[in-house]
Amino acid sequence: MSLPTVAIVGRPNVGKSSLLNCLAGKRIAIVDPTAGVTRDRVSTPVPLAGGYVEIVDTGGFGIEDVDNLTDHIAAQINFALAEAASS
Ligand SMILES: Nc1nc2c(ncn2[C@@H]2O[C@H](COP(=O)(O)OP(=O)(O)OP(=O)(O)O)[C@@H](O)[C@H]2O)c(=O)[nH]1
Ligand SMILES: [Mg+2]
Repeated sequence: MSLPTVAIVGRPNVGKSSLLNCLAGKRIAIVDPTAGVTRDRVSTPVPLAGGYVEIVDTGGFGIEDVDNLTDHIAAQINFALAEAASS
């Protein structure tokens, strides 16, 4: 059985990856002052209320990717949202 999933979704460069790392207590996701650094989903289990939840970091919502990955990033965001909604 998969863990309950929480997706971190938001505009580019607002601190989504920083939030994931903070909740995880270690550097899992890349944090950078440049918008558009996260492209793929990154997830990790995080202890919460005596159990675990899977926290998912995603790319920036609405980013125009310089390497033509805009559609890929949007698909990854939608995948994470679907995972969270069905968990
Ligand atoms: N002042 C301030 N800066 C922050 C905070 N959280 C993150 N930052 C900075 O904001 C910048 C972007 O942080 P990220 O965590 O990479 O943001 P992101 O939303 O994952 O960015 P993308 O993946 O590019 O969409 C970095 O320079 C962080 O150090 C915060 O709470 N306060
Ligand atoms: Mg990021």
